Amino acid sequence: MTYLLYGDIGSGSAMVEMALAEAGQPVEHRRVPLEGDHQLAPEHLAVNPLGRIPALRLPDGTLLTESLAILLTVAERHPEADLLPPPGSIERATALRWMALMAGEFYPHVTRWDYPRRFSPDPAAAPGIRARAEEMGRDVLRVVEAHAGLRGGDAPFLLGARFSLADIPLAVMSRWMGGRTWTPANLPRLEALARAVGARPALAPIWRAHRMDAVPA
Ligand SMILES: N[C@@H](CCC(=O)N[C@@H](CS)C(=O)NCC(=O)O)C(=O)O
Repeated sequence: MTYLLYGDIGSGSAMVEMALAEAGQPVEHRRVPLEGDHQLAPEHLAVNPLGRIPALRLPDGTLLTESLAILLTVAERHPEADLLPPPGSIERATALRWMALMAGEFYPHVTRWDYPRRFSPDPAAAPGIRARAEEMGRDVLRVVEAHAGLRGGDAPFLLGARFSLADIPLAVMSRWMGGRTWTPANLPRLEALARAVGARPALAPIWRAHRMDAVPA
C-alpha cells in the first residue's frame, strides 16, 4: 500500500502532496470536492469526523488528520529527504514556530473566510465576518514578512538558502484568501519564498495543478 491523500484542488492537501513529493513518495489521491460540501458527506466524516481535508491514510492504514501533524509525520517517516533540521537545533525550532503559526493562527481565519455563515446565526453578519477574517489573516502574513527573517535573493526560504518543510505551508497559505494577488503586491519576501517553492523541480507541477501562481493585480 502507498499513501492515500484525501484532498481537493487549491486546498490544504496541496501541502501534503508537496511534502510527499519532496520525500519522493508515491501517493494515491481521493478527491473530496469542497464545492458541493462533499467533505461533509458521511463517507468523508468516517475519515475525518470534523469534515475537513487534508487527511492522509498511511501505508499501514492509519488515518491522520490536521495538516501540521501530517506534514511533520511525513518528514519524520522519510528522514532521508532532510525536510527538517535536526531535533534540538535552533533551525528546527524556527521551522516549527512558523509552521505552528500558520496552522494555528492563519488556517482558522481561512475557515471564517470560506464559511462565514457558520460563525453567526445572522446571515447579514457574514460579509463582516469574512472581511475581518481576511484582514486578520493578512496580519498574520504581515508578521511573517516582518519577523520571520526572510531575506529573499538567493536565500529565499525561511531558513535562508536551505529549503525546509516549513516553506510549504508558508508558500501555499500565502495564496489563500485572495493571496495570489495580494501577497505579490504587498509582501515581497514572502512572495519570493512562494515563488522559490513553486519553482522547485519536485513541486512545480503540483504548484501549477493547484493554481498557486501569482495573479497580477
Ligand atoms: N485544522 C485543519 C484545518 C483543515 C481545513 O480547514 N481544511 C479546509 C480546506 S483547506 C476544509 O476542509 N474546509 C471544509 C470545511 O470546513 O467544511 C488542518 O490543519 O488540517
